[in-house]
Formats: sequence, structure tokens, C-alpha cells
Amino acid sequence: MKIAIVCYPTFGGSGVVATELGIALAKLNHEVHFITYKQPVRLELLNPNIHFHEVNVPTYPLFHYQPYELALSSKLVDTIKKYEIDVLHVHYAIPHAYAGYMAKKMLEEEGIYVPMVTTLHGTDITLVGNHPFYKTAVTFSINNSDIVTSVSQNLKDDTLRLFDITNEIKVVPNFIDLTHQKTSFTDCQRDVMALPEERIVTHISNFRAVKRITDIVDVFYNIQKEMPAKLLMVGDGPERKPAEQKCKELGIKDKVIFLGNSNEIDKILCFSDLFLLPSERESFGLAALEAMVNKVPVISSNAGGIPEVNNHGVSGYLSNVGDIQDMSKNAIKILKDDVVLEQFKQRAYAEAQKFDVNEIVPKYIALYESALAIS
Ligand code: GMT
Repeated sequence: MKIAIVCYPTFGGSGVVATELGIALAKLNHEVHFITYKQPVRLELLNPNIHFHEVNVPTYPLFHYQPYELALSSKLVDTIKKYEIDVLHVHYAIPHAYAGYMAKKMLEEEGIYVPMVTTLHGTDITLVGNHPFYKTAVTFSINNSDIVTSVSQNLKDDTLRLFDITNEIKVVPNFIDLTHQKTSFTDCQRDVMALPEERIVTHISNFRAVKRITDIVDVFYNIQKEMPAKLLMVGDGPERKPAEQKCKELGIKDKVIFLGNSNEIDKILCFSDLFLLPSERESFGLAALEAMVNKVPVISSNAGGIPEVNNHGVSGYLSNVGDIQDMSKNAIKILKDDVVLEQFKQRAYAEAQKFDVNEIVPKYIALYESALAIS
């Protein structure tokens, strides 16, 4: 099949999932065309089946807001025609599903029918899409997609609760490649980050308010009172500065390393002992799954779809949002004892197997085939 994928090219989970899906499809000999405003961060164009088409939005002083949807839908029409694309898969409803629908309609005028699959990722529904200013267009785009998927049962339930949905939503969970982790580094270069006796606690995100970044600092503050430890903060965003300030105030500045955005997630997770994800909301928690596949247990909130990924008492522990004491207690329980830590590490890895790319990607392929069969 020839598949066009529209996504955000940044470090956000939706872009990562879209990119990994494209790479997996290309390996299965499908022809994949990424259409977005920048080359996706996790995309290495080393496969002849992968193409990238950049959407350019020329700036013009008359426009207070530059019309990205317009440029995207034009690019979609041109690319779909030029490469005879079979299926369009848009990740993140805003504005991709809307632009995709417009492209479909323009193509239909020329007698070309291309089914559109829309994957809902979370913030496009629970944070942004639900805003009254967007809701009408988001509802329309979901209801007018040929196939709609959501990355967790919880996100499906939220979508049905928050929007007037007439279309069926199929749950296709996020996935992970179980084979490519940890192949290129054996000792994990742990000593670069910490002393041998220190436990390494890690967080990775876009540092938005929804991630409750200062809760991470609070939990780590309690951990380092009980044992030698380091906290690695990976990513960047508006909550980074307040977190850095809090570390200073608590006197733990030297034990917390802010690494910024990184393309070496597997390497960092390879030498991590524990992953913290205390989010206010989370449709899935891809970063937790990436931790688990690297044998890192997860201390998280029980928000949204996280319980579908982090198995309480098995791959880590779940606590109510904001319950710093419970998260600290559970973290210390895992980290304090070498034997317990090893058990959690092995079980986190075992739980990650449920999300094997080889099981999940065929579900998307089956959906593409059913969409094509309808057309
Ligand atoms: O987590 C973020 O803020 C980024 C956001 C995105 O849209 O890129 O992530 C969402 O999609 C990910 C991939 O499906 C999920 O793993 C995240 O849980 C989800 N984030 C939220 O729901 C807050």
C-alpha cells in the first residue's frame, strides 16, 4: 500500500507514534509518505520506502495567523495525486483531520477517492479539542473520518463523553519495538551520570503543566532523603524553569540533571532505575512504555489511560494525581532493595511485551484494508 501519514514532527508522543508506525510499515514494504512542516525528530530517512514532504507556509503581513491547514490540505492533494496514495492516516485531530477532510473533498471533485484514518492521541481531545472554540470542527472531523482510532480505551470513553460522536471509534494501543532497544550499548555508560551507589530516577516529557513537573521534584526530594540518588529530567517546556527553581530552593540542585530534549532516550533509560510520570491527564503514556521496554519500573498517577500501560504492583505502582506521599513511598519500596528492584525491572519488561509492534501494526494495516474495501 501507499500510505500518507500526517503528524506533528516534534518530540510529542503523537509524532513519535506516527513516525514509528511509518518506519514499521516501510519495513513491511509499504510505501510511506510523511507530510508535515519539518522532518519528524525520530525519522531517519534511510529506507527507500520512506518519503518526507515538507509543508511550507509562506508568511504574509496581512495574516495575523498563517493558514497552515490550507497549505497542508493543498500539499495533501498534490502529494496524493503525484504518488497515487491509497490511504491517508492523520495523527492528532487538530488540525490534521480537518485539513485531511478538505483534501479528500478536493480530490473527490477530480474523481479520486482516498479513505482517511484519524488517530486520536489525547490532548487533541481532552485539553485542546474540547475547547468551545474548536469543538464543532473537531466533532465534524471525527464524524467524517472513514475510520477513527484512539490509543486507549480511556481516550475512547473520554471522546464519547465529551463529543457528540456518531462514528465508531476503534481502540488501537500504542506500541513499541522490542528488538531495537539496548542493542548498541552494553554497559549503558551509567557512570557518566551517577556514582555506582546512586539510584537513577528519570522523567521524560514536554514539560507542560499537565505533566505536574514539580510533583516529580517533590517525590525525588523524598527519595534522596532515604538513599543516594540522581534525578534525570529529559525534555523541555514551560515547566522546566519552575522545576529548576524548586530544586534550588530544596537544596537538591546538584542531584538533578536537566538534559533538555534528547534523541538518546533508550540510552538514558538503559541506565535508569525508576521512571516517574505523575501526570494530571495522560491518554496512554508512551514514555512509560518506553521506560518499561528498557526494564525501568514506573511510578505514575492513575490518570486517564496510564493504568492500561502501567500494571499496579507488577510494572510499578499507580497513585492518585498529586499524592506525593504515596508515590514517594512506592518509589522507595522499589528502589531500596536490589532484589525487589530487579523483580520490578523484569516484570516491567514483561508487561511491555503486550504492546509489541508486531502485534499492533497489523491492526492498522487491517484497518487500512477495510477502509480501501469500502471505497
Ligand atoms: O503528552 C503530551 O503532552 C504529548 C501528546 C501528543 O499529542 O503528542 O501525547 C499524547 O499522545 C501520546 C501518544 O499517543 C500519549 O502517549 C500521551 O499520553 C498523550 N498525552 C496526553 O494525553 C496528555
